Amino acid sequence: MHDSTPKSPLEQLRPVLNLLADGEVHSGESLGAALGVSRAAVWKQLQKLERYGLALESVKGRGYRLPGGLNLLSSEAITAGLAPASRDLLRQLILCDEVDSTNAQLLARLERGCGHGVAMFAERQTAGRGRRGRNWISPFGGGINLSVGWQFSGGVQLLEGLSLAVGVALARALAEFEVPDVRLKWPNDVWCRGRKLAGVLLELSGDLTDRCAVVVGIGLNVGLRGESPAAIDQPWIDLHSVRPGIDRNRLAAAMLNQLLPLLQAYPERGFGAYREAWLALDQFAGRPVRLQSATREWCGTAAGVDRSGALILDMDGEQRLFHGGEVSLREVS
Ligand code: BT5
Repeated sequence: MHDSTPKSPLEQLRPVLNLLADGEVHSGESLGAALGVSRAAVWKQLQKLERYGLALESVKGRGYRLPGGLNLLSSEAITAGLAPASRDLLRQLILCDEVDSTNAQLLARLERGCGHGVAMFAERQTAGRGRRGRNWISPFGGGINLSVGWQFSGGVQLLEGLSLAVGVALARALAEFEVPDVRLKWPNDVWCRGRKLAGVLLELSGDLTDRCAVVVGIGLNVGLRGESPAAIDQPWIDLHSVRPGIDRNRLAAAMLNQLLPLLQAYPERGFGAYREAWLALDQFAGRPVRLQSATREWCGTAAGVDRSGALILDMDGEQRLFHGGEVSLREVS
């Protein structure tokens, strides 16, 4: 269902986007007729699309087309792809054209006590966030921006290693579409061919010693276009360049089919159930790396993760553990 809260100027463009999504040529006249507006009004709307990185091609004498079309998210199509177990676990599916951040939206819902089992997707985020104040670039229709809210009791220590387990879940969803060369980078990235394909951001709310809630936020690049990807300050990749043609709705459903059962069982199963799978996908296993905190850095060899998901760094035979959140990992070239 479409939620009524987050309204944006982009939503006013939805009807014209729906028409152009097929990637075919549409004349200004036919667009005007279908939308019930004048050709001049159509022209204005088309100009506005450019602001969202949706560059139109004008085909002389025939009209306009959106090269490549758009594979827009649809709640019907996502729901149709859900396994029965996921349908039971999913309380609400929310699709937005544009929000600040799906994580921010879901945290606010959890604080009002109504975010459990809610999955929110956004076609575009204006303030998509990563860890420690970093940005997540999410241009319209370019990827999957998903947050899932989950409440649980027993304290936050039950969620140890969760961001790594979510990485395994994403790798499993991508394997259904035969995406090649998927690897995991501690603590929260999915990489492909040595570049960042997806990131995971967990945010917590509530009483961290008892009843609390987590928002699992995932940003995954499907096909980034427009100018905004130029703002990504590290090597990135999208599915389009490694496995074109993946249907975003099927992928979104596959992600939920992995994530919802994971969240339900995680307090009992813990990271132990995912560790072997994580190690098998470790991008940096046995490689020289540098770990950086705000004030220090450590160099050594990445030696996998322990049962809690802490990174093991081998520094000349001395093993040291690092927990997520405090440090960033870089390869030493
Ligand atoms: C992450 O943080 O990788 C977590 C990203 C989580 C984004 C999702 S989208 C849905 C939900 N709602 C939100 O507001 N957030 C979540 P971190 O490890 O801090 O990485 C951030 C860094 O990744 C940035 O500083 C850039 O270098 C890079 N980056 C930004 N956008 C990117 C993109 N689209 N693709 C690849 N790398 C990107």
